[in-house]
Amino acid sequence: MAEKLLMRALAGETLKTPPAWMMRQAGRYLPEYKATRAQAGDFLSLCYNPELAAEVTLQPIRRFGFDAAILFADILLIPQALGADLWFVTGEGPRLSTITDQAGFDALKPADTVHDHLSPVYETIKILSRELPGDVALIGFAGAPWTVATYMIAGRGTPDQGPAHALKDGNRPVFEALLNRITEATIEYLSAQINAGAEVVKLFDSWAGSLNGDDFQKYALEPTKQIIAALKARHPDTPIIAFPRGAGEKYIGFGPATGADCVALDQFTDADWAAKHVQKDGCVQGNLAPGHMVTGGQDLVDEVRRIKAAFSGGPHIFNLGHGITPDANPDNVALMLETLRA
Ligand code: 1CP
Repeated sequence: MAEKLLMRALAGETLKTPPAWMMRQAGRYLPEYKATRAQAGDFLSLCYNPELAAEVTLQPIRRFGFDAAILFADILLIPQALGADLWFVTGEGPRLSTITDQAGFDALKPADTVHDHLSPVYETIKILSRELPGDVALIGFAGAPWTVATYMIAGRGTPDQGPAHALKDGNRPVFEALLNRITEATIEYLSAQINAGAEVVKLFDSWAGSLNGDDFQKYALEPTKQIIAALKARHPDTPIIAFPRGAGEKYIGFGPATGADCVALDQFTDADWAAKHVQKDGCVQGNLAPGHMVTGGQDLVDEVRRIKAAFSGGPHIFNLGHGITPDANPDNVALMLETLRA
């Protein structure tokens, strides 16, 4: 069998039709997802139920025929594995116990103990390795250390990551110790995902854009580079996608500097600009605005064609610039793929 399209793009091949998948492709815009989540009881129970987590991972593959499946889990499972309390408030989002001082850091568990807590995730991956169609690649993932730290420090999602910036600027030793602990745990977690059957892994640095100057280098780029180096030493053939969302001009050179095989672009990055300045170094992923999955129509068609054309000169994985939202219309997802593959 010819190699999977996603793996070919990640190896640097320019394809006539790029492989496609979608961030949050399993999620609340799908009625079948809502039904399975109800069966599990709640979101976290779904994450830790291997049979049902595998089922929701497979749902968008069956419905749309994406070229890749992304493991159903969450970036906040790592804080929980390190000992943080985690719960979800319906209609609002995640809540965690907070880390604001040395005592809070000292209460965390060592990085090499996370496997006990996370073993259901590895089980989900094993099920998916057996059940996915032969041409669909399986992507594992974790949050990048800065983004995970913003939730562990604030105890919730924040518009400007204010509490994390305050700890960084006010108590750098604790902030850096926390980042290091997350980095070590993430290496263990992703390595175990690869051993279980993940063929690609992705690091989500959703809040990288709020780090400026030296801070971006030290707390977004460096930890990503460290994780990639450790994974490449253990798993040289597993490609890695890095997503420094909101990096702007700092997208330039991010792939070569971190060792990432592919850099994922948000929707605020101009595709022609990125083709010239980022794709010249290797594969890129992105970057349709998720709003088109709500509004659809000719604008969606035009945008898919424009992005495909902009990146047609090099390796490209088609995706959104961020996750699909719960108010999206599944018909627009089908239209996106139909347009891309026409
Ligand atoms: O109600 C529900 O069912 C929960 C909604 C939901 C879903 C479907 C959450 C809560 N997480 C997920 C799954 C998820 N999260 C995946 C699964 C695979 C897929 O893409 O289909 C992935 C990769 C994530 C990653 C994730 N979780 C990120 C990084 C990507 C991004 O969106 O920026 C972040 C920041 C989170 C935290 C999180 N989990 C859930 C929510 C609502 C949030 C954001 C919280 C906030 O900042 O307010």
